[in-house]
Amino acid sequence: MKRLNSQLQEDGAPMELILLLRTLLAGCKEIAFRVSQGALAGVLGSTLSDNVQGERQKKLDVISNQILKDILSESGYVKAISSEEEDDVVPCNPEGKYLVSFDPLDGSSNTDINSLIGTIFSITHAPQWMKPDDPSAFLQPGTQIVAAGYVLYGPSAMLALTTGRGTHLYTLDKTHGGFLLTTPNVKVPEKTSEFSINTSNQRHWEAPIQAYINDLLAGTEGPREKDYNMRWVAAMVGDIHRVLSRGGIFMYPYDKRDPSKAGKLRLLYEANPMAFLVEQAGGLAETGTGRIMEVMPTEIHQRVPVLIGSKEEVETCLSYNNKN
Ligand code: AFP
Repeated sequence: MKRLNSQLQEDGAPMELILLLRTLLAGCKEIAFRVSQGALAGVLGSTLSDNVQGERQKKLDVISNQILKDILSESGYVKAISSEEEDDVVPCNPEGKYLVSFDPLDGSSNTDINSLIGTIFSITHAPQWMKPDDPSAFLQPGTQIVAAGYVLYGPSAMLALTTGRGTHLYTLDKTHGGFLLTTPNVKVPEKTSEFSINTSNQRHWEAPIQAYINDLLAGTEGPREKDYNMRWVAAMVGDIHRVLSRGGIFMYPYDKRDPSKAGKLRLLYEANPMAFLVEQAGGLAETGTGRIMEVMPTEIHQRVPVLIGSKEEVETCLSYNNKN
């Protein structure tokens, strides 16, 4: 089986980006190990502090964030880091060529139930004019991302990675410690009969998404004339892995509760990297009013509505915006 290095070279990734990715993934392998130790290493449960989003941090959120921060800032390749678990950007090497954004442990509430979690990341070039502690350089649209991916800590640890030449899936071979290519050029099927949304929020959605979900739930008796299945992992990394593996539509739509939040998911740490992966696999990634990757961020912790998945299903979902 092909190794990560060979695939990255075949995809034309520059050597410094390959080295940065290998460094970042070394951190993810350490997180995979810590996660697998669970209660034996005392890493489960919550801390007594909240992150900048006002969410109570899990011990594994803090541990994973520290592992990635340490390994990336010592690498020399990185000018600055932005993390879901950090209030501000973390300055690294002033000569570093890249900026890295990450959610160190997505779905961390799943640690309580030994269920799917993962690390999501994206990499852009660092502008030369940028001072390492300047957050404004992170405010680039997703179209500027040069590499994005996630590592899913599941029954096996899997990496989904794109450098803009398709999306490839790798599996961590724990016997020698490397990621081996197990599904090259993954393709998201254009049609699906599977959807993914937290329906407990239904009363807070806007009318078009309410109408769309009602039609899916009506099954063969409704206008869609087929039965749909529903799945919810409560970790975007798990839900998007399913979309990449067998298609589907994943939604965290605009929510009327707090207009300033405009959805739950974070543009830099969750929506953009997943959008790049899914688009590179032939799917669509939209906010409801435009392409996720074209959103111009106004702040590093910005949230955005998300509709991601099989092309025809996302298009159908969007068509409800034009219905009365
Ligand atoms: P946590 O990392 O705080 O558990 O949140 C995960 C997440 O941001 C995303 O990965 C999930 O899709 C979403 O939240 C699940 O949220 P709810 O199940 O609470 O609606």
